[in-house]
Amino acid sequence: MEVMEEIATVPVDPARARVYAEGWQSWSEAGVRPVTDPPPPVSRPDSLAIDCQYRRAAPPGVFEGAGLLAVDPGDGSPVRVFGAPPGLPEGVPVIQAALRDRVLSVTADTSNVTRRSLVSDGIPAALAAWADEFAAGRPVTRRPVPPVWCSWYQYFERATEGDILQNVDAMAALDLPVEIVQIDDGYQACTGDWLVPSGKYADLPGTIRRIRAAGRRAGIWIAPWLVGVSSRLFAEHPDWVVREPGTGSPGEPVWAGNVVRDDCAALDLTNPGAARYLCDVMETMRGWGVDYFKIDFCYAGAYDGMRYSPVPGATAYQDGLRLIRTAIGPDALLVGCGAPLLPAVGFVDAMRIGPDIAASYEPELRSHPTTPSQRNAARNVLARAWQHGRFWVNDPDCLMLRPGVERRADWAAVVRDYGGLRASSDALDQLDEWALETTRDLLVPSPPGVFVPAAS
Ligand code: 9PG
Repeated sequence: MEVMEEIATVPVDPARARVYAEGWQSWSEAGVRPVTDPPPPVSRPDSLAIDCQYRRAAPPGVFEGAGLLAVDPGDGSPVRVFGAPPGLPEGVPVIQAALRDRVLSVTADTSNVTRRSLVSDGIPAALAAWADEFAAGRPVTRRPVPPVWCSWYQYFERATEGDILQNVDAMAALDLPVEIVQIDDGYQACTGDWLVPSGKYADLPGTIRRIRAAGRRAGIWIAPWLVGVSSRLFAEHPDWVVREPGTGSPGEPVWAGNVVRDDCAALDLTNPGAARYLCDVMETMRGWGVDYFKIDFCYAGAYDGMRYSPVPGATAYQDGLRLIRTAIGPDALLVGCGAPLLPAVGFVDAMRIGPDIAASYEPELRSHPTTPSQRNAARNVLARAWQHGRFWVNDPDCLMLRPGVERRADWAAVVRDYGGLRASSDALDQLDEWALETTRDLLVPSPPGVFVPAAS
């Protein structure tokens, strides 16, 4: 990040003005907030590495947008939108806003920021108009995503071949219109060793054959840029990870968080060996019959650091997305997760737009805005609804509707009213009558067209 320079001063009514600051990636906080109530700065080391651009928190009292920030001055004057130019010629600009008396000072780390004054019915409508312009030059596919069943929110990494096949049988018995059965985290021995079995599937290609023989399509989860430090991949190819500059030669691996049960480094896809490895993995899965890929922890592809080719993180990330798309081919569906947003527009069919859903309404860490919970997930689904149909199909995260899930009807309503991608993630034989009916109703292809924000 370069030095911040003031790019605008916006007179505001502090009692009524509101600010939208775009979070860095899928799980990062986003929302419209009163100008007097900026989000508390992130302080946890893992959240800094995972949720924050440049692994750095916004200063206290400051709104920070990753490439996008909008201000409703609250005095009847137009909404002001400050955003990255289409094509992201300088990566994703950091745009900050801080209130000084009755003036909002807007600063950025580049002067190459588009400024728009939009007479609109509130911030979401202005963001929608901005999104149409941003996406215009990008190859957004806008094809619907069919209904999905995902193993994560019932079985987590303990999912077995038996669990998957039991649900494949249940969807037939219960007449649930699932088109894609998506195997999540847990099939692999270690993060990065995607083709080394964990032992939970006697035969992963065989499981995929069984899914397809039952008349469904097969999907898989993968974290293409993560390399567990305990993996065989890291032991054999320590030169394939992004390194910290200025920490000796070679520098320490950039830490991508303690995630997926390991400390993780970031795969350097500018290294031709690493690129070949990942393409082999994805082409192999494609050969098994997988045609839906949920690519996760994608923030690890966008770190600045020492790479085989000395390119900025945002460039490496976009080149990596292009590589992945080429490996899986144009017909496979690609869903981003944990992914920096603006650079991914035009590369993915669908995008997770919030933190993970959970059985509890409140997050375990009460004040932490990105930990799994219905409160955090729903906040982002509402805040980013304008992206649906403009950037991609929004993925609000899965339905969890089984008995015992707090406020399950509220979550079903959020998914019904705002979401795009429809996925279920319950053990289907545990659904009571309400959950079964609601799941059946909601499992439809994602709606075509754009989400039109209501006037506010
Ligand atoms: C699989 C899961 C599911 C889920 C994803 C993602 O910060 N963390 O440690 C962290 C762990 C898991 C996580 C997000 C953050 O969830 O969103 O749907 O696929 O990975 O591991």
